[in-house]
Amino acid sequence: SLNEQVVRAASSAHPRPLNTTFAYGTAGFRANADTLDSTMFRVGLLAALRSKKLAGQHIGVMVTASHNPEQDNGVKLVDPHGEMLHSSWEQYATLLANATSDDALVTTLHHVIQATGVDLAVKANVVYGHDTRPSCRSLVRAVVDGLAALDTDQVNAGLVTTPQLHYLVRCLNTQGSSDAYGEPSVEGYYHKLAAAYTTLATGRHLLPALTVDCANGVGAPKLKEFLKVVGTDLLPLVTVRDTTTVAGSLNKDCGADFVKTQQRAPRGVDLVPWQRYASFDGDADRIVFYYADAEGTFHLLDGDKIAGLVAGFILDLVRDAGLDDVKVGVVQTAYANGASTKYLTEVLGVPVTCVPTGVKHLHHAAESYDVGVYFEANGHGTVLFSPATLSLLSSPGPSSPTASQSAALSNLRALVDLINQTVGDALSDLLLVETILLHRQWSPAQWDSAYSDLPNRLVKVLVTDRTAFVTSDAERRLDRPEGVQARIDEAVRGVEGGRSFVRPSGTEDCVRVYAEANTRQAADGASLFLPLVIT
Ligand code: NG1
Ligand code: ZN
Repeated sequence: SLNEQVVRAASSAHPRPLNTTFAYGTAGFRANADTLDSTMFRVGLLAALRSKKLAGQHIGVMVTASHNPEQDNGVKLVDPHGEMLHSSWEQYATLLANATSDDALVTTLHHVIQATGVDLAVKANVVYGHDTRPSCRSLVRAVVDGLAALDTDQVNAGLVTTPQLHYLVRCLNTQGSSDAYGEPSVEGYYHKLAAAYTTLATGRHLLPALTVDCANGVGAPKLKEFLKVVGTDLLPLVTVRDTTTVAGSLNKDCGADFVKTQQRAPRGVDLVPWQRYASFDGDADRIVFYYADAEGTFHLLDGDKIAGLVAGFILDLVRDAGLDDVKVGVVQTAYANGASTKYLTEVLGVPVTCVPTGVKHLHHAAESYDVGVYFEANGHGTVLFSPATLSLLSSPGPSSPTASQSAALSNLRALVDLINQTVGDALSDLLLVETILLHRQWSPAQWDSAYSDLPNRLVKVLVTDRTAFVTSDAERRLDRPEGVQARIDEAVRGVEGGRSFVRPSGTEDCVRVYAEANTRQAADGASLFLPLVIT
């Protein structure tokens, strides 16, 4: 049974700040680091319960606030297969975080234990890691206190990228089984990726070096560690914004989120025309690419462009391998540029599913394809191979394959290892894109030429109550407040290529307005009109 005294005593060292409410949203808990100590402790408790509920499998705890400013922090739980915490448990995270006293916390724990049917006698296993934020040290200690209060067996992963932690969780839970995912260590992760990349890149004519902006985050030391394993012969690469010791530099004027939202290079990085650049975000689970043309005009290759590149490559391999029954599909959100959706469906002829914002929705929808490619426009994404596809790929294949058939098959097998199938991974995605560009011998401009993005505009609008905004049709329609959708329809009517939608953010206290159209003027017009309508 629950040792109330131990929990109460441990909790008293992590008092909850008054006048703050916490909510476990699409990105877990995220807030100013100074407010998060009690939440971290309670997440430790919840991680232990989640593990007990799932027969003692390893649950992951990642302390990070991704692309947010350095003074913020956050925490996310990772379920046994390396996926996000099941949404049915998000409410328990929120309940525990908001319990107003040590006694209330104990009462809430009893409630969660009862509601979920947790057997406290089961030993819990949790693996935890953190990014480079200075606040991580004490916040991780709070997590550990929560774990210890429920007598949890712990694995300290230390400083890791978010996708490395997801990888570790999956490896720890599949160790020794027929679907073992890999060696459960960061070195194991590097070796798996390096071996796959070496298979795919060997013998190809090298491209000019890629410059990688590491957002001054955990991606910097981790990319450098990986380079030592893979060697620079096959992966010529230069890192910039790669310091993790200068206070205030994390995500500051650099990183994937900056580049995507500002549509410009990291401040102070001068783009050499036609060369390839990439930016990680602060916890290295997102990546975008970009280049400048001869006039110095900036061109972004975002998650939509990556999805198109990857889907096209995999379609070719599947066809060359003669795997006609393998159905490749792409999953996007409403933020995907309309031109990318058109390219995927009309040029590549691949089915596209649109889902609500949030990795868990994309991941889930991608699982329904044999090979499911998913990317958010902001650069978070990966590729999932279904169990049936995996066993097809690991079977011997045709008895007398042609040379191109066996080449395609062996490339597909290597892709399975190269791609982090637990979650979007900047390092793995970097290798995936580099592999494809190597095989195609494409410059960034050639990759970019697949289609031209429709001019678009994304605006934040502060409203008094964002919960008043209720959407349907994968967030593309607004059901409430009443009458607003009609105004949007009106604004878009007659605008060539016009598309617009309004949805409440899941991570910030605002409503987002998106608009795109065939011309820049029209896109700006529609979106600038809307904020006036909804406030
Ligand atoms: P919200 O705040 O719900 O729009 C943002 C991003 C998502 C996703 C989450 C983090 C946009 C428009 N939205 O969500 O794509 O990355 O943060 O999980 O970029
Ligand atoms: Zn991130």
